[in-house]
Amino acid sequence: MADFDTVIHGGTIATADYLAKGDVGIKDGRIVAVAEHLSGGDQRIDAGGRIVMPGGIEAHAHIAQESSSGVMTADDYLSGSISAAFGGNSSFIPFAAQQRGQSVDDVLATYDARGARSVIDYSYHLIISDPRPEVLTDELPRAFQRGVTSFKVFMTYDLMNLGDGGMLDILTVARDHGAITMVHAENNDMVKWMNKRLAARGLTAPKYHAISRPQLAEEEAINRAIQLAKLVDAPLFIVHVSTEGGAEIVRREKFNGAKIYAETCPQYLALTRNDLDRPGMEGAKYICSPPLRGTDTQEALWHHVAHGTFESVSSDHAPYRADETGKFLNGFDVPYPKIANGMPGIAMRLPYLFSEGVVKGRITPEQFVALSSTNAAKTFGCATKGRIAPGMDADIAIWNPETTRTVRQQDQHDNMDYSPFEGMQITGVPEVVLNRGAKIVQDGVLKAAEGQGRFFARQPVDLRGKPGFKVPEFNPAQNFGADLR
Ligand code: DUC
Ligand code: ZN
Ligand code: ZN
Repeated sequence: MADFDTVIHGGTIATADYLAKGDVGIKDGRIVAVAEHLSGGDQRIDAGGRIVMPGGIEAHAHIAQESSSGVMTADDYLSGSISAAFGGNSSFIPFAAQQRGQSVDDVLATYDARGARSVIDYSYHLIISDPRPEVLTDELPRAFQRGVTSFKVFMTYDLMNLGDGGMLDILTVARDHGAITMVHAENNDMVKWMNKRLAARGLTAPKYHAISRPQLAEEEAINRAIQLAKLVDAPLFIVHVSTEGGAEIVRREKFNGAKIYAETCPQYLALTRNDLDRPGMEGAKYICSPPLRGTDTQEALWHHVAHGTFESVSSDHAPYRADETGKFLNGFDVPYPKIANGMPGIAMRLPYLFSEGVVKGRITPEQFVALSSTNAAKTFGCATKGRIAPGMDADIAIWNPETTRTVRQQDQHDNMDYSPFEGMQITGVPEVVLNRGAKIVQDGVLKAAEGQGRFFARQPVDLRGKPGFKVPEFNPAQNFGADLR
């Protein structure tokens, strides 16, 4: 029997900590050896001139998900996972969204059926919109038990927003079970108030979407969410940070010891609010929340990407076609609040970050690995993923760092009819992608079969190295002896 099923040889191995020339040996879907030279192997993959790194873990994607207003994403687990694989990902963690009145068990059963089509490994973050008492006491703990150890909540949207008290309740449940709360942080009343003023003046074109969701609305909500998490000493992950002010609050609180994690997304680095002002209803394609900002914000967010404020750069892939099934479900000439919110990007997240980050010298290859895979694995408890080391799943992407291409919608593998990255010149291509040792993409060809991906259970969040934030009122010695945990 051969020592290895596969040896990837002669490449530059990139991890979050180092770069080294060497070989990777794979057996039964796992990495079993990493060494300067490995001989043998039933199959040898020549990685000369290539970078061998952990397959991406896409930690923010909306796949086969109905929005709270009932619009279904264009991608299901088949097309979404194929698109992710071509973008250098070996696994992903899309959202499993609870509708009001629905039990968490029912949500997970629904998404188990949808997820079964995936070509890459998958898990879910829940979205909780209806935290009834039984959800908090029984259903969420059951979900954590089966390895769904994260969920997202909203501070905006009337149908989703939990309010501050609701946030405190659910943060506490997460803390007590080693789960992590993710939050979409925008001040709901600020946005509603802006919407009213804009509507009263007839300012309803797509470009006003950006005006309706001010930077202050995000900054205020990020700050509030963090103070709520600090009150109960719970971990909190801020999704899609789109403002310099928001990133600075995250940075300050994180480095003061609060259990704060965060991400930004390529669209906030690559695009601006001017894209919402394209002719006709073209701007609708660029409606996402929080909205695109200005070029000054792009520079500031790059600075934070390069200096450790963010654990991850995630796509927030929220694919709604520019037709009556998606963006224009409510009609073609409607005010911006009636246009579906989100844009595709699961295939472009890593190529964009590599090209604009590594190739342009803004981040190192090691940072690229951390931001694309290793940190997501640590933050979200993916114990066997995100690293090239013996014992880990052989989830590997082999990148050609020199190939340059122009992004075109017709080359994408999703179910979309546009790409926000259309026309951009991108250097660096994931030529071969493996998931548990099996090639899923090779030189532009899909090698995986429908349903080949497996659900993976995740561990409780690892808070080692996070001192936390004990407020005096929760210290029995300072609050007349009461134990308020
Ligand atoms: N939030 C997301 O994370 N994605 C799409 C829309 C939204 O509000
Ligand atoms: Zn969101
Ligand atoms: Zn999202």
